[in-house]
Amino acid sequence: MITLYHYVHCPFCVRVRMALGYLKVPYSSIVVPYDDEKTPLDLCQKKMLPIVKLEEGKAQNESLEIIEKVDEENQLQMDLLKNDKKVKEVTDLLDRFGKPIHNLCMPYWIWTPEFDPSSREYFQTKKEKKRGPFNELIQNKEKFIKELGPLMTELLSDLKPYYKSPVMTILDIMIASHLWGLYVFPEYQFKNEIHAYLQDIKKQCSFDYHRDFFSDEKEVRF
Ligand SMILES: N[C@@H](CCC(=O)N[C@@H](CS)C(=O)NCC(=O)O)C(=O)O
Repeated sequence: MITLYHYVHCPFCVRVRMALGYLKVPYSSIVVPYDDEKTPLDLCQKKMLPIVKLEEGKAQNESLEIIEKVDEENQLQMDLLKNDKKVKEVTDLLDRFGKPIHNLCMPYWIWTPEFDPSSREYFQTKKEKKRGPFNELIQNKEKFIKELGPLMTELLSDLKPYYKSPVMTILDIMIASHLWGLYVFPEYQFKNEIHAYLQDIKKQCSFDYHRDFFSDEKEVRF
């Protein structure tokens, strides 16, 4: 069985969890404390997750490369990622979503059970260098919520019912995993259609965001 080292809040880690669920690839789950630098450095010489340790013992990072490796039958249409125009379009959309989502959610993610006082302080110190004090981010929440409005409208117009496609692909997993963290922000209300889209992806991926917080079972099977 493969082992997934991940952070629960991280959209790139959620991306891999969703894909493993969709592909029904069982995995052993290790949630790494955010201030644990040694584990990712020992595995991949970089403090970055997700990392998968494959059955033959080799460690691999980069969410899309991990998914490409496990999606042997191309069930998620990974070949879409060979189209530079498509990749740019989706990456650009995720970047535009990422800024307001992360500004709204980071101050809340640190109070979920994934974090202890030491990993919370590490995360907050690191992220505040780029984004400014978390309490100011929350004071400006209306601004970030407003920024999400046109992005949600744009996404909605591209759902056919999946992202520019009648069938679900890796692009939907990339989008849904980026948006998922917003469920942790207490005052955000998704448009009904976007909520329904995210719940559909969740179902198809047998995804359970909080599973690792509350389950003693460290092997995830589908
Ligand atoms: N390109 C990478 C990005 C992964 C990434 O940015 N991971 C972040 C968490 S969201 C990370 O590990 N950050 C560690 C740190 O900043 O200390 C992928 O797709 O896997």
